[in-house]
Amino acid sequence: MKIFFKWLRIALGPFLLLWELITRPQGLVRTPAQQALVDASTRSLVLYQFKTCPFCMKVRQEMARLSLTIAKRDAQHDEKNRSALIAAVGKPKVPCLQITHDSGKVEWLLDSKAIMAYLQGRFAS
Ligand SMILES: N[C@@H](CCC(=O)N[C@@H](CS)C(=O)NCC(=O)O)C(=O)O
Repeated sequence: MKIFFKWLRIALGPFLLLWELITRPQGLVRTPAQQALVDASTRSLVLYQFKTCPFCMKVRQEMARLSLTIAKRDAQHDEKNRSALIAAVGKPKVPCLQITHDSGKVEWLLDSKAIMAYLQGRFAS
């Protein structure tokens, strides 16, 4: 399975990226004040990702749909990011959302479905 997705990423990467661009959903429209609040909240989030990972793409599309600006870190080619991810969750698995709570506690959320559910729960309404 791991090899399959690696192959998929390499062979279909450019097509997947084009598909992502073409199918990018319309973003949720908020008032400027609401959007500013959302932008302030998403500053505490970071998405660790591979650019051509289909699961990361699903999360990025959801971010676009919810009009979320979330910092993205390449955990595929950037050794520093990759090491940080492995240190936190034990493997270089993506997508992974790093959530820094107001208390300073840092949570790492793995799995595209769990990440999308978290984003929807926090920002969909
Ligand atoms: N069920 C997971 C699958 C994620 C997944 O398989 N990601 C691949 C990249 S496409 C990965 O992290 N591969 C590296 C590894 O497993 O070590 C999800 O929905 O997030």
